[in-house]
Amino acid sequence: SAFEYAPAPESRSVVDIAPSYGLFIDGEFTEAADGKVFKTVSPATEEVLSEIAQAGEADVDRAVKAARKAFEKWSALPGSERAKYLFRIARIIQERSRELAVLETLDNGKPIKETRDADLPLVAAHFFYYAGWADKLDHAGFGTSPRPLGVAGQVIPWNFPLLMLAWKIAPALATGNTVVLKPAETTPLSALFFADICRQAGLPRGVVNILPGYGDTGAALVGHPDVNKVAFTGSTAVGKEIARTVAGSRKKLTLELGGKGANIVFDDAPIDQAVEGIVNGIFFNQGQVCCAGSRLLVQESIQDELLESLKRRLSTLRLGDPLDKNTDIGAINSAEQLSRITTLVEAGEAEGAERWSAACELPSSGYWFAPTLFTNVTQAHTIARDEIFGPVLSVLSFRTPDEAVAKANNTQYGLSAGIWSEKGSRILAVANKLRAGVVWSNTFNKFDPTSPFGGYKESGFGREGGRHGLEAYLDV
Ligand code: TXE
Repeated sequence: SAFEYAPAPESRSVVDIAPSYGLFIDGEFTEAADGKVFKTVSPATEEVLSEIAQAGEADVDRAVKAARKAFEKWSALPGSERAKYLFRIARIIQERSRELAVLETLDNGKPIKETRDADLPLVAAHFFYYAGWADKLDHAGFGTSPRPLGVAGQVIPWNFPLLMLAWKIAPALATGNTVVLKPAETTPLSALFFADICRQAGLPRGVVNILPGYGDTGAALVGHPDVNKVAFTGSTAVGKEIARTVAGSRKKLTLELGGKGANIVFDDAPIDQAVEGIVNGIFFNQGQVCCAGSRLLVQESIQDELLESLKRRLSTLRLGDPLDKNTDIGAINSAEQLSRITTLVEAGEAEGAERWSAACELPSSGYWFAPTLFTNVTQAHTIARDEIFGPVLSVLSFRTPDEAVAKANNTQYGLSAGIWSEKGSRILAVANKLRAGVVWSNTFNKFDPTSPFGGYKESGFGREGGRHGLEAYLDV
């Protein structure tokens, strides 16, 4: 069927994007010391959205100094006072969530349905949740008067720009730390918008600093001697590099890295519900999700029936303009990410797996990839081992629960898994054997600020979210 790409200007106009943005240091927007800038583009159209100041080493140093100075007063405030700022930020996020949702969709390429119904409500929920902890730290089970660490250097990726910011900034501020955060180079806009929200909330200068830039900016930040805590979400390769940088210093470190989650479907699972869960597991955010259910493990006896329903369902997904409220599959975040996905899909074909892609016409500009699944996949295949971080599902089968567990655990990663079955006893037995930080049952990609999130093995260490998320920012 013909696919028409028609942008929806009425949604675009919800938010004002300035032609250029500065770094946010010590409560002010400012140019980079060396005057460098870079452009951020809409992945759906390749239109330049804005020109962004690019932080260098001198700017990192200035921001860390501002955060250090602010730390003295911020950490001395009673928790109840810090909570007021966090509640205020949470409320402003709610009030401005339409603007933020459109902005995030423009800069990231994900469907507005997702930013509106998932990203933004979760972002506000994280600030509300950690605001609630700020005056209760003495009662959090960490001993009397746990102390904040100091300046937190935080580096985040582009797949959930604002949500990753919330995961990092809300617990840091609640516990009395101050922050220098580097957003990803392809998605700086919502973090800069958040800087404006900090000003609107009257947050004291220097408590939050935002430094857009590339990997070298991130490296300068995590290597800065006056940073006390490093929090990183991104690729396993960069996570390892950061661990080496931080080794030998007294910095506390948490890493949230890649994944290769198994979604295990037993023969007693309600098929229609499982199909929806599989789709949500790997096509939510175009599969650019660290905890995506990128490996489907299906019990052999229902494999044919399940795959048939799954393909039927995938053929109904609407790919296109991310600002269209009916869009299910948006754009891939960048040309680089699209090329990584394409390379891995080619490896899948070359190694003999069988490819099936939903028939949909791709828009002529922007970065797109049709929902795709592979059958005839073995555990040795690259597409069964490497994180693809795109809308690509690798299907494997199993006969017994033990085989399912062995296959699910046969990965360098350990972030997420899903189990589909009507039998509670089976779900518990299997869940207890899975080496993954989160196991969902009869659902997938469900998030909540009260639940700690994080990985086993090469998916990283430390937990974000919940009470455990506080611990990463405290000397207990
Ligand atoms: O990640 P990078 P990329 C995985 C996913 C994806 C792959 C590559 O498989 O295909 O990583 O994505 C900053 N010191 N994930 O290249 O490079 C960078 O500027 C300090 C999984 O985008 O790790 C950005 O802000 N910082 C993942 C952030 O690190 C550095 C999310 C992430 O970029 C740096 C993203 C350095 N040396 C990708 N180099 C997840 N866990 O959710 C880069 N950065």
